Amino acid sequence: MAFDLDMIKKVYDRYSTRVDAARKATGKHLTLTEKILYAHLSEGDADKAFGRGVDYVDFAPDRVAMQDATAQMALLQFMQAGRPQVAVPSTVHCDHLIQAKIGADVDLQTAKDVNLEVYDFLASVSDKYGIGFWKPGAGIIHQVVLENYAFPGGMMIGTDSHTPNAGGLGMIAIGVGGADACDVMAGLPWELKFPKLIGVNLTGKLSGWASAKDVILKVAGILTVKGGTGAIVEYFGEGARSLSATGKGTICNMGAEIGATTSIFGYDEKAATYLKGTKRGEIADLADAIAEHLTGDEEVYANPAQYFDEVIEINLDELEPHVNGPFTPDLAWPISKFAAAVKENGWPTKLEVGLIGSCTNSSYEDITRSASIAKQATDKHLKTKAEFTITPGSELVRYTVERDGYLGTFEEMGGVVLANACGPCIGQWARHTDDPTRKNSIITSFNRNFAKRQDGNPNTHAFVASPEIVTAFAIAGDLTFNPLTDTLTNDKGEQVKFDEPEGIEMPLKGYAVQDAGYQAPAEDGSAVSVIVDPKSARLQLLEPFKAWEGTDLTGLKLLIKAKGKCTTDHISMAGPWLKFRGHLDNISNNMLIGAINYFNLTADSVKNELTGEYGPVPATQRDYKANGIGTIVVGDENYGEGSSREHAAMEPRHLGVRAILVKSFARIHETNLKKQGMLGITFADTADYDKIQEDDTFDITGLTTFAPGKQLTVVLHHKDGSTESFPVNHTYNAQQIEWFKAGGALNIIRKQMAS
Ligand code: MIC
Ligand code: SF4
Repeated sequence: MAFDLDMIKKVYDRYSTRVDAARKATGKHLTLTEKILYAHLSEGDADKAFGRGVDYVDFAPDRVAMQDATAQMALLQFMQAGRPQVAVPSTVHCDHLIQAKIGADVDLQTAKDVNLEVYDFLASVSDKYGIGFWKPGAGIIHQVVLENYAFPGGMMIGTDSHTPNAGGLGMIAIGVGGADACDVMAGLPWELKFPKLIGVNLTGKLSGWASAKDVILKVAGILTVKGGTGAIVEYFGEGARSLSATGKGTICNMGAEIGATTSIFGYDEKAATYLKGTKRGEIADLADAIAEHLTGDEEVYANPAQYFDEVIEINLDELEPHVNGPFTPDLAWPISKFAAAVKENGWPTKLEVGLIGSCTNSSYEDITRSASIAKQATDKHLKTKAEFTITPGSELVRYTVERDGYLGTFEEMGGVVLANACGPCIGQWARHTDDPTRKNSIITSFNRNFAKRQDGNPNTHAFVASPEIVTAFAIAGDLTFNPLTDTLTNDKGEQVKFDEPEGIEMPLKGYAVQDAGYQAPAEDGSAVSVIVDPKSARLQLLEPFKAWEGTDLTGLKLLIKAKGKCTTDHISMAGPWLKFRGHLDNISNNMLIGAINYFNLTADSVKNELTGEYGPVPATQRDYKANGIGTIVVGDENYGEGSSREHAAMEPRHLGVRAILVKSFARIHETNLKKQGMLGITFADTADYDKIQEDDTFDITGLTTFAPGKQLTVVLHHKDGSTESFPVNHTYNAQQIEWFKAGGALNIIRKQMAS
């Protein structure tokens, strides 16, 4: 049995006392989010009430999940912590490093060969420290977690931003950087700012083409990529109860795209059905016994405005299917308005590829709904115009849908089944294209669509929709087609129209699998040795970062002033760079190569003040470092949006950047910077961004009296000899200031463990 029933019992045993204490401390009725958070406070904080969005609080999560691309760095750090075993149940999932090229079997075998060294490393570290290991081909972390580990009322952290997927089963699941995972695995409390609460009241019931995906596509349009920052989104209402657990998972998964800390649904009949269907009936029984604690209080849902910081209402009866994009997941178009938007904006109308699946949308229900559309292509004599791929989320789902004939249906329509892995979603896609300079369109059922994300091509316009809508578009090959209303001409010259998709929530014959791909760790791993070849290009043991020198930072040069969107994909690109995720020095050669330089509107071209020449960002930074000169990176709003990858924070730290100064940060990235001992600060007045010139020299003062809530000062020395200064904000608490001083949180843990 993969899940840990004793651990779950212990968590549930705590619930009544903790929830009662929380009621007393707050003096009011509680949302589900508050119940779970209070039930997971670290002992020291157990009966305190907290200011939402203000106080930092210590939690004790129940589990940790890591995917291969981030686990390498997380575990390299954990190896330095000096513990014999992980303190909480933890798992590693091999999903990100498999490139999609030909099809599932060949691609998986290639990945096993190409990534052998990394898989061996992850398997042996897991074995040694008591971590469950999911082999390549087992599936994508979030789907595997939902099927095996998520439980109502639990709390988990994961080194991937879509960890919130487990909210579909009522778990508070939060994406973090590897350093945070390292703390929790080392048995230390995990700190988070007590979140604000957004309530989403779902009324009505989905029908026809509308699906769970459309709920989150709509929410993304309302809240935008920043709207969920610092908040947990709690869904409730009759509409919530009508959604399948996996549909809820889709909604929570993509909550990452609005910057939410996580999203959650209460425990209900659908959750129980899914638990039973995935052979975890015992958990459902335990949950039934404390069901009142696994949902928000009735009074809360009756008067949500009194209890949430913000309330959104969505009527599922009226919800239209949506298509979001291009280039950002919050540009939301109801399907009835999409064709006009495509034409008005001059986006390429011809659809070249449709891709379904991924961690967001590859449940049995998703596959069956999409297959019901795919089948119509065959039945109605339609030729599929675009390429079409299917990425199953796990071997459990893949095996089951193959058994039930659905993969065959997709193949008949011309689809290619890819490995159970991230593949094209994260740029692990050897896309066949005759001309990469052509503006082109693709549509996916994934979650992110930032420029270059899927195929590395800036000319690709990527749109996001539900898998059934993607399937219909792939058949039509045209983005101005509306599958709800329009007809297509078939092989016989007839006009045919799609019938509404039909899906099956849970497999009628039950789920089945031959080899799920799980490997349990050694009972006693002390004899297992972990080998890292010092000559390896892909793995490198970590050297501790230097402590702060104890003075203000002076004489810094501007490395780059980034303009506009600067996501973690811009800071530390994935795709071809994923192979260096375990080698800090090598991956640092991708640092900020996607960011647009404000002064020449070009990516990866910045002025080196030492030579006056323009050059690539990483090489320029290495030159400053070699000359002992510190630098600063300046950025725009929501800097570091997207992934949890801490490489985006470690690379600048490793290469000698001293501070990141931006208009605002995305949550995970800001924490990652702090953890690595980097100074992350924000303009007190965002207009000061305009004051920064290319050849400025910077001082950051106030550091010798660095204190929570106290502004620092940035002094600009302009080339013409003039000087100006302005205040900057930071969100460091006392503990985080210690991380800064020590040169990173790990330096402190290492000391603690040694003493
Ligand atoms: C993503 O979807 O962007 C990723 C790839 O899963 C990342 C993790 C990574 O960069 O390894 C995430 O979302 O955190
Ligand atoms: Fe993998 Fe894409 Fe999901 Fe990230 S969003 S875990 S890359 S499938």
